[in-house]
Amino acid sequence: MSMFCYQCQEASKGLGCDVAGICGKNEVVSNAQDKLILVLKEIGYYASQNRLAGHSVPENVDVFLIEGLFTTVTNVNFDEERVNELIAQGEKLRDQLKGDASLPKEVKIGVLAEANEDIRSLKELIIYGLKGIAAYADHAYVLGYKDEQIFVFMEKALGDLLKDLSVDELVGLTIKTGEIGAATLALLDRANTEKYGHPELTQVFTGTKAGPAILVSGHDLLDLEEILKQTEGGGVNVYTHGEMLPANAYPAFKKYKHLIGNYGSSWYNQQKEFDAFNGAIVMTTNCLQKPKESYKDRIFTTGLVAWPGMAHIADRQKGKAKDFSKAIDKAKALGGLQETPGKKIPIGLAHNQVLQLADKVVEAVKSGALKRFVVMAGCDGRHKERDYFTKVAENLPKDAVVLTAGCAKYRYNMLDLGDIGGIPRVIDAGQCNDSYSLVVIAQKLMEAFGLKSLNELPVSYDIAWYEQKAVIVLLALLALGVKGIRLGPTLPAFLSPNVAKVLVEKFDIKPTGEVKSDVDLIMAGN
Ligand code: FSO
Ligand code: SF4
Repeated sequence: MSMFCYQCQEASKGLGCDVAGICGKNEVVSNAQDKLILVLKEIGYYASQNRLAGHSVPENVDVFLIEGLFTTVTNVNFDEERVNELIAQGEKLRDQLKGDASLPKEVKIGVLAEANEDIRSLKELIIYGLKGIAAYADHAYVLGYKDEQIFVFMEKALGDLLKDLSVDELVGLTIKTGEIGAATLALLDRANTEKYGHPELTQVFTGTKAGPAILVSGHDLLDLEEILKQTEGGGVNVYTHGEMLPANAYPAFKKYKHLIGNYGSSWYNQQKEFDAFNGAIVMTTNCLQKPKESYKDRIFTTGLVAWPGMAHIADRQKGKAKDFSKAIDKAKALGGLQETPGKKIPIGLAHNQVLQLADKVVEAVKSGALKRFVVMAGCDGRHKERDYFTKVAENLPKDAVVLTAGCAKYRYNMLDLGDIGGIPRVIDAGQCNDSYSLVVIAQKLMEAFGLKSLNELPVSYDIAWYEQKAVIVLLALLALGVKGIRLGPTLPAFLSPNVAKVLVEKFDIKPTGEVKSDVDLIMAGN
């Protein structure tokens, strides 16, 4: 075994990647990421010791923590050099914070350094939750939004992971992680909507127009905004890809005529789709895959994303935009796309837009035309078994509506599932970053029906997970008291049998099963 990682749903053989990552992460990068994680825990520990002693912690420490954690999320950074730079910076920060303090115990690098399977499982669950929080907090921070309680919690939780904690203490920390996850998602929702307006129901074009083009993938809305500004009037069209699709519904982006629509589908199809896209491609965040030779010279990374040898657009200098001119010049030099037809798909049903349909929704529920909401949010992935989610969407009766967010939607957003009295049967609230919208919608429905608990609503959860941003969405739902979530296509490899048992007993979590029986159970409220 030259590495060990089991943080995502595609962990090798459902156990863990121990020679090379299925995602393309090699052993050198994996081991460097383990080292970075340890340094981040040490920084967290010393930072929280500083706070305990009444000192403040400089903001650059917390920014380093969120960027460091986000760097280790699946499909973000595959570049050994970049990870090593972060380790060196982190060691410096750690030593500055250290003072006279010392670590609670000697700690070793790597997931398997913790010998007790259940403690390891809970500690990894928490660190993956923290990675998710870090990703969402980073997105908010980039837009100028932050929340001190998130930073303080992040430091403390990272530091606590270096201590000998009991199973009960770790379960408590897991729930707290979920609570902070919900707060982080709420912060990001505020950042996105205050900056770019509330998404509006929009029919997005999925074909192409003739002419030079840039394809923007990932989740970073500020990168997209800057690309749109820098290409305006310059003869280069812009398309979204993957998790950038929901950007087409924001008023601030809809005003750009050269934002043509969405090209392609989910992250795992990128090798085929980028290959066929004769334009420049910008990866703003995960999910990056190993580039094919055919498009290696026209794909650019930016922010925390990196692949060795791939052209990287540098970070913005204070008060200035990033300079995307290399990608724009590349798009022009390539000549561009040809015109292709494409259907239009409805997006933009985030909480504000759905609440404008609230009367219709309440009426449809009261009349029995709408019997159940099925939350099918989360991630997509390459495994064939994810057909399950397409089939569930197809097999749900016509009086059920799917609520979605995240790239999981690509399993069913091209199906013609129709509507219920003007309410689309796939309510697409946006990116996984917008999962908070689904919570707001559920809370508003709860109020409208005078209910006391989310669990009394006619809502079922059939969640698809892949990476750590989905882990925090799941923990946030648990912290909000949601019970009975179905999780698939498989339960996480990092859940030990005992920890899985706790989740089943406390929260009634269950694995996805057969399509037909799951649909029947979902419709019966089980
Ligand atoms: Fe998907 Fe990838 Fe958005 Fe994830 S593109 S899988 S949960 O990074 O972040 O939903
Ligand atoms: Fe394997 Fe997933 Fe880890 Fe990549 S992120 S090494 S695929 S478990």
